[in-house]
Amino acid sequence: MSRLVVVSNRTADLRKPAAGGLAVALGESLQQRGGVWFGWSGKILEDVDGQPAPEGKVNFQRAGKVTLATVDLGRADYDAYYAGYSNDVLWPVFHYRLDLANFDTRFAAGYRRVNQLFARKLLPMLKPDDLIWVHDYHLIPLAAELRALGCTNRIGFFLHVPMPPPLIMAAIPEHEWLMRSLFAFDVVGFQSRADLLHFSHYVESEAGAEVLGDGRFRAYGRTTHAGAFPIGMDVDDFLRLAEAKEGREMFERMRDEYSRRQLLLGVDRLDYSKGLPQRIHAFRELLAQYPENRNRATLIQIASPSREDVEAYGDIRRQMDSLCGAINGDYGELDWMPIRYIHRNIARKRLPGLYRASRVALVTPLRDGMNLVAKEFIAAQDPADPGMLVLSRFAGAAEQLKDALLVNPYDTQGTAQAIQRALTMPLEERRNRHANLLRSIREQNIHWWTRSFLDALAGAQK
Ligand code: ADQ
Repeated sequence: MSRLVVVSNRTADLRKPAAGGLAVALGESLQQRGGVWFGWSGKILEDVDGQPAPEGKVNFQRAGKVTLATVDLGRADYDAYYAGYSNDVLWPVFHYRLDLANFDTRFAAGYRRVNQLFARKLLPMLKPDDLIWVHDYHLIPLAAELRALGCTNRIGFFLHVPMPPPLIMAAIPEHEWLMRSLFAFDVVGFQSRADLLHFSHYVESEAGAEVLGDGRFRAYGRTTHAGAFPIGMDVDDFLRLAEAKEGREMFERMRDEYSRRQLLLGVDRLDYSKGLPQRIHAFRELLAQYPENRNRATLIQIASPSREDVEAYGDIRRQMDSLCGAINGDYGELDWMPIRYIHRNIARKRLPGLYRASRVALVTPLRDGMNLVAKEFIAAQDPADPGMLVLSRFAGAAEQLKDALLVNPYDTQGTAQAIQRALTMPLEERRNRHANLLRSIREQNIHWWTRSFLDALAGAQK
């Protein structure tokens, strides 16, 4: 079996057991095959006397059969590549938010510089038959930069965020360069069939691509395989977390505290793609239209701080503070508050208990590549008395989770109706829907995902 080289913006600390599902799954594949995980260390080298700090060396750490290799970034590179092009151009555009994108040409130059830096630092570590798996929108040009240095390895790319339709993509001044760069990979993976369709529309309409069948596309003088590989979760590992001491304690505490109430739950990063203000409006509509929920239903919304150095994130924060304050002021009672809004991180080991104690989960992004919270909620339920998932049709997860209550998050009334339906759904219907949902997340779990992507990469025709 070939060695695996994973490249992502950040690496995970594989010695910490509490890392997220993706880190665990990639860590497992790396341990099995042996390999390298390469990325930014998270450290920024500040300018010295107004001059950029000299380029740092690669830092190596061993964890079993895996080598973690990281580089530091200079201040200007970090600002342009990470805060700038990745988070202020690609993230908003890939989530269809042209209104929030900041097309500053200095960002694109820094993005390219860091991808070149990654290629230069990675190349000497590679063996001829290594499989290289690059993750996400931060690193779209990496294969092209590696090829320019003579790398002939198989290189795959997985896009964790949505692929927008061609005319949205075309708003990025460098769109042609980005799409051409994708063809330097041997396999390009998307979260959903809708994303794959957007890719194929783009390359056919903008680049006159030939569709060769078997998922192969020819354009820009190269052939690449493109496919949908919906990311899954590690269901059994999550259940183990639910059974652990903290998981059980959390569940019992929440169950006891809300024994006479209905608990609704939202768990997100505080990000404008997650549809949080729309969700609060829908919850307000629920209280207005179905008064039996007053003094009864409580929404716990956890929104962990994210990318606070980007301006749009300050706006969403202020908006949430004001919306949640208003609804609590208008509807709250001395012994009941409609919303508990928590703008802090919550430890992963407490999530399963919280999910299990909730009657309804609200996963209502305006756009989302997949959304793993939806899958984690299903995994954590008691099959004998499961809670119900209200899911945005604009999350990648909606292609697989047809038995959730699918909603349009822009439709406040429709979403409120779906929440009411979830709160009042008869036990048998909940059980049937949950059984189907659980089957789906078990079949296409995280191990299926890594296996199917790596099989496609190993088998890709050169
Ligand atoms: P994210 O946008 O970060 O990821 P998501 O898939 O919802 O979104 O969450 C990833 C992980 O973070 C989950 O395991 C979840 O439990 C955890 N998480 C989220 N909010 C949390 C909070 N407030 N507190 C604690 N943990 C929290 C990107 C894409 C997604 C895609 C993933 C994986 O935007 O669409 O599903 O990558 O491909």
